[in-house]
Amino acid sequence: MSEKFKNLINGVWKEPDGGKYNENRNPANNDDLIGLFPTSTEKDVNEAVAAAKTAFEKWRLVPAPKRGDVLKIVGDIMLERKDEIAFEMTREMGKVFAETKGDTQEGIDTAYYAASEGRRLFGINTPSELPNKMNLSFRVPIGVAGIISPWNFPMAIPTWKIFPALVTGNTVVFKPAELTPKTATTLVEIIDEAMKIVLGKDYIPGVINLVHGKGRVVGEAFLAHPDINLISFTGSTEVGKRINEAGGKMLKRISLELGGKNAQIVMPDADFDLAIDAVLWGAFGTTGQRCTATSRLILHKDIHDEFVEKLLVRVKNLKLGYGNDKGVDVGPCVSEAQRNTVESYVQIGINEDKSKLVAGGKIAKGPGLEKGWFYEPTIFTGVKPEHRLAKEEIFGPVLAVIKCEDLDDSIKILNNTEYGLSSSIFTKNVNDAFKAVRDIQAGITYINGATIGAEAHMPFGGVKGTGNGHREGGWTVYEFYTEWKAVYIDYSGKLQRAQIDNY
Ligand code: UN1
Repeated sequence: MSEKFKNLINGVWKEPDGGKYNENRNPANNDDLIGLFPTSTEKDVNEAVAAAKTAFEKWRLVPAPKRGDVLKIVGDIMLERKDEIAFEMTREMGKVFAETKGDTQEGIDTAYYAASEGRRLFGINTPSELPNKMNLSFRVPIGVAGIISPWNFPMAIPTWKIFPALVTGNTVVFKPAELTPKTATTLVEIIDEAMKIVLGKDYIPGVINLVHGKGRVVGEAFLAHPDINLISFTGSTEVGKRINEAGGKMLKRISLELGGKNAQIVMPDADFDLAIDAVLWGAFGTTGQRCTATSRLILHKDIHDEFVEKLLVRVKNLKLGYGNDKGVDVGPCVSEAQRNTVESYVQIGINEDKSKLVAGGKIAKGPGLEKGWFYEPTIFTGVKPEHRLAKEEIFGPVLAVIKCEDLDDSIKILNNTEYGLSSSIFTKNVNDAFKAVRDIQAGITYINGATIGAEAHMPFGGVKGTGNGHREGGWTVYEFYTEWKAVYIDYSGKLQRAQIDNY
């Protein structure tokens, strides 16, 4: 019998209402059953939200530095368990061990940042327009945060959302992606453990709640619930729009991180080897399954052919396999459905766009690949900016190469998408680099770096269809999880009427 995992509601690990479970399997080896995870119902959500609402009244009164101490311990435990967490994460979603260690490290960085923010959360004081009066403003928590996270960064992305929510005094109901429930369970276990260590006999059940299950049920229940005040979501544009619409009607505060169609530009003066290292890492690292993945390569016409030739030599050397085995560069797609999407876009590239398939384009076969959702790293050349391969997010190991005339043309092509998350340009020309920084429409721009690899303390998010204007990471995410309270203290002993008595 495989292990049955549970939800955490009000400090108690519980079976789901209705007793239904979902299988979680290793995408590199379908015979490997990781465990059974709850298929929760609306009733489970209601119970979790009620617990979080009650807990909020106590948690908001715990001094922020003490809340930060909890996150400090969370970071320490994650650091101690880093290799074990990474191994299990690779088993659960397929990306290679070095990357799941990186994913865990991003969570650790976020924990320590949140811990220190407990001793900042700076407010702003400004002078009053009246004598003997003081004006202060400071941040206050909002209430219950509903967190909905994706499978591609099973540790980092939940931490980006949950840690700032907690340190600012909100309580949390967390619904992880159905494909990565184990990593989510580990994270919540660690948070609960740290709460117990720091709060001791004053432990507050219900500050963090975990409800596994389907978006259509658990996610929808979040949207409908009047006591969920905030929703933070990373995932598809389609689901993001649904959340914005339904949650917006209820005046929930909503943060959305949606699709990307990120591009790397290479100019003739670039360091070629570096630019090739970057595009291989950006396009095929995480099997192309990052919001920030390089899915378009925009090459200046003067170097196009030479660059493609060199790239094709290098792409053939990428080794596919189980990410916990040594020497593997690229893991499987996360699921059969995801691989089918990749396959369907390859067909679009061949038949509809009529682009030239120059690498990959097939389900990967060979020893050790039989039981996983592997797909060959794939490259198309001759892609035009208006083609579907150049416009739509694929979320897999497929790179579309587009030829450009000059810098202005490259930026125009780069901007020709509904998304605007990450971007990159390789050039040694400082003028071109600064023009690119100014004119590229994206939340993140790299000069001489791959489109992936944002650091946890910098603003993370995109423009246009990538989101709704919020940012995660660093100091910026704290805007989302707090309201401003303005306070006026009049010590004049008289009724002073602003705008009237002084003018
Ligand atoms: C994502 O794919 O949604 O910048 C997150 C990066 C990582 C985070 C990616 N630090 O590539």
